[in-house]
Amino acid sequence: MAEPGARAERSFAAGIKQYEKSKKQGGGIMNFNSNLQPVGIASRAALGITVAVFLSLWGAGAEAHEQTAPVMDLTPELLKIRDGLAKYKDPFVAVRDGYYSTVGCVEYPDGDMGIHFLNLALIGPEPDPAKPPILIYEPGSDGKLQLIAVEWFIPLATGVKGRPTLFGQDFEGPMAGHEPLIPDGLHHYDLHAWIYKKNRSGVFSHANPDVDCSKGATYPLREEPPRAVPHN
Ligand SMILES: [Cu+2]
Repeated sequence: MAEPGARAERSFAAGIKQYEKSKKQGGGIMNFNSNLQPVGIASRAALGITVAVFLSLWGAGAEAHEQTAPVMDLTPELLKIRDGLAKYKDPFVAVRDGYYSTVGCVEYPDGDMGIHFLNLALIGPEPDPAKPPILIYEPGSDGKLQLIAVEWFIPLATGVKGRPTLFGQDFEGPMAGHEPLIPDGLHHYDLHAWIYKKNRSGVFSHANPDVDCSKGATYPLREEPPRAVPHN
């Protein structure tokens, strides 16, 4: 069981490394506009490997899982974003739009986070409220994935100037990457928004005490919050 998972993680890490390398070389391999732009051949290949491994792991276990949205205290702006992204309750729709699973279900000391689906084409220095680069799912006891949250993820390598804010909220970070899914050297800011599953720690908290990876996750992944890093 560990071997295919390790492969998927390496492929994802390879995609991220490709991304960092292209930034160091002054771009040209990938395009970081927040609009969906064609990405370069190398990164497409890396993503292709990730998707292939991921799809083979996933098999037929995941289907759209409709549920009644719980009553939540969301601003009109967040409600609009929730409606706009509701199609991603079907994880296959997310994959088709370039959100690829990072497989591990992240567990934190103050609550779990879930499985991140990352869309590299949406990564840039400015957060686009309508296009979060990450969708987060929780596997139920039946193994099916429920969309629970979204996350804006901004690597320092994008050239971001200072701490970003969205909806009047400061991003968390900058922090190191989350090994083993994201290389330690991928320093970044991030902001979570729990717009599909209520979070009693707060809408913008990074972890949710009511998310439980142990229910149905095939790859639970215990993590500590990554260390803080300077923004040079
Ligand atoms: Cu997260």
